[in-house]
Amino acid sequence: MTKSPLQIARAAYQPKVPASIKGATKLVEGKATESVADQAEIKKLFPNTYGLPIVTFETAQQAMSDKAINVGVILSGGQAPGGHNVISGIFDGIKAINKDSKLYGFLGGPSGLVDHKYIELTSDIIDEYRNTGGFDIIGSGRTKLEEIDQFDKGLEICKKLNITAIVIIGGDDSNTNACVLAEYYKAKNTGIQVIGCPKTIDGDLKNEMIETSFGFDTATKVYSEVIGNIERDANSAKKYWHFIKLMGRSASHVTLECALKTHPNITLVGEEVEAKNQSLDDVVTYIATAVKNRADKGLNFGTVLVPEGLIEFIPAIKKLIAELNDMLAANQAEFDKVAADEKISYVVAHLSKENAAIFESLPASVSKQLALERDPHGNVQVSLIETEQLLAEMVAKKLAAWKAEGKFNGKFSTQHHFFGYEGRCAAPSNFDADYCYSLGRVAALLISSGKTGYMSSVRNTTKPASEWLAGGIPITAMMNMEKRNGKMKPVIQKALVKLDGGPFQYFASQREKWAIETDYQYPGPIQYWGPSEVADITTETIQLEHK
Ligand code: FBP
Repeated sequence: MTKSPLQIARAAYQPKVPASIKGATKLVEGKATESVADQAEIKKLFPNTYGLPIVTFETAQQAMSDKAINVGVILSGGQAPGGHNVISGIFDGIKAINKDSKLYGFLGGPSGLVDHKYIELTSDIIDEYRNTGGFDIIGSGRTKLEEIDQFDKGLEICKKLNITAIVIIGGDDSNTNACVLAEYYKAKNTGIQVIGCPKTIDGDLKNEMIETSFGFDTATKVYSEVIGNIERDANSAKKYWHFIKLMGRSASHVTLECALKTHPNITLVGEEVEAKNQSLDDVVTYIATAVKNRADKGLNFGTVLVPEGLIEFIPAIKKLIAELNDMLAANQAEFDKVAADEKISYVVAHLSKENAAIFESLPASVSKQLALERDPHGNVQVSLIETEQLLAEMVAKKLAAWKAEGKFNGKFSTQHHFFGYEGRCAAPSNFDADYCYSLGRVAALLISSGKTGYMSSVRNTTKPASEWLAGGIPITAMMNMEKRNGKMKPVIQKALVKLDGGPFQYFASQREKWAIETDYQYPGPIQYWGPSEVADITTETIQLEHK
């Protein structure tokens, strides 16, 4: 593999870790925990891993254990910058405990465990990937570990390789699966521990004890750099409104963070749209009004940030999608036989009157997408809807109507963008490089102290890395019961944007000014070297949450 000068220089970067885990460490147990909700049900489902205490690691005179351990690691779900550093942290951590420890990587995500596809990760391999973006060291996948026979298959390979601990690096669903696996292996007395690590650029795996999921910092910095560049272009050419959709399957954290960094004219937050019970027309009117207000000042340009999950937050559309999913599932065979050009009329005829009316009011491209494109589980593929284009078209239509009535005299030309994949494999920022490496080192410590069903946790992240707090949080403490595929299941609660939280409140206090003025902020590219307040600083979101 040839390397760029940046890659060569970056390979030598030594990630910073909390001072408490630099040398010998002891484990300190806190109070027993309860799940965030539905305590009785979760306790019943996790008799062996419920109610465990939060643990922290503190400096000690003597190491906890020097026993060699074989560990298996899995990358699960979408890529997020820093995954390679979690793996190098685990590797260095278990080697520091005993140089004969071994790390195996299961290939292609959770299916690697079930299908027995793995490699041993040696120091040569690890050194190639330190501080790099991507998940290509072992690959990732979206197979869900949910079935007993998958767990038993996993057990077979663990026994064969003498693996006594598995680390699952993933989002809320993958960590839920990690907890189910931990419970199963504990109940069966297999001696195999399971530890989770919080990953996702979406930023929606966080709670009081997990301050952020890794990758969110780097990805939002990459998107913000490009949004800033677009804003500067908009302010130079003064002729386009840029509609920018940002990844983040459902929560709007990515969009909100980018807004805090770049001060666009308009930012939509899905959670607010839902709370205010807004319709698609309300959202369109809101944007069109802002466009008109700027046009009245002679400013026929601007930027609009749109979260990927927006459509699903619009209450009327949420109901329509739920009915569509149920109706199409119930009539699958019949629907498949309907001729392509009659499918839309079939859908309209089979929906309730209210939802049929909403369906018919949508632009043709969207109704077609909703009716025809389904994922492997049979659900409509909302993420394929080009919301940025849809909104731009609908705003243009509204402004044309206003023009005809003499209410709008400006110009409205648009450009569309979607930023997602551009940021998921970027070289991790210093924050993500340090945070991820520390999460990996902490996972190794949790394993060596015999813990299972825990998520690796590094807190106090608004402070310099040396002051970060290292520990473990029982995964059951983050769970509640939710409906999935028609059944109530224990799952980690997804963290949506809190409308009464610091980040949203600050944004809300500024947005009127940002809408009318051209108060753009240009963050520029990620800096890997330089003053700490430029190179090491983390997201506005964490800083405002912990103010
Ligand atoms: P994870 O939740 O697995 O981290 O993935 C999140 C994400 O990056 C979303 O932002 C996006 O909607 C989705 O993955 C895209 O998935 P895919 O890579 O399968 O296209």
